[in-house]
Amino acid sequence: MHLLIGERRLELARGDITTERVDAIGNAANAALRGGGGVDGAIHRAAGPGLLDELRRRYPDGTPTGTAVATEGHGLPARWVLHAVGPVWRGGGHGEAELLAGAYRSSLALADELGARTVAFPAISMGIYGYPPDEGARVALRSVADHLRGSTGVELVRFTLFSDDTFQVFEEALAELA
Ligand code: AR6
Repeated sequence: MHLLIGERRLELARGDITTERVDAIGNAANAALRGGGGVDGAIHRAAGPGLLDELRRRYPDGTPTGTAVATEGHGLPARWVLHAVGPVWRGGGHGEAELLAGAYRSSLALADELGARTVAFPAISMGIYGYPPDEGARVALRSVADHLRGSTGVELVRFTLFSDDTFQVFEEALAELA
């Protein structure tokens, strides 16, 4: 399933983001940027120890929630990793939507700085951080669609979704957006 925005494409896929052959993959990181569970753990395992070394060296203080930093892809097929920090869901009244949108926006701003044309994202905050799936998918898709409507070198954004349930929720949200 996909949405065309001019010449640019926003698409949904099921799969494991660590195998994506795109210029940059997003990571659902934490503010300390020291690895963790979920997709973050999978990305660190697939990239190898050089990823953590680079994060420690370049970002010793981590990065705030709602922002992102970039590293090389190390052992991954992707050239870069955009480490985005989404919010922990605390009921919705703590700026969660704006922080989640910020995680995607910052990642795509970095993609533009790096010259990445193809980007794949996981469903940031929608695992361990507990963001409700339908609201999370809507925020994610809207943030990316807004970026693709603006002035950007990014030509393709793919949401690479690990579970059937998450994929279905994104499908419904994309149908609403289209
Ligand atoms: N490829 C694509 N998506 C995946 C993969 C994968 N290989 N593995 C899991 N997912 P989560 P969060 C999905 O928990 O909620 C870490 O400890 C997963 O099914 O990885 O932002 C960090 O260090 C879910 O839909 O990220 C932070 O401390 C989505 O990725 C914290 O977890 C996000 O789930 C971040 O929590």
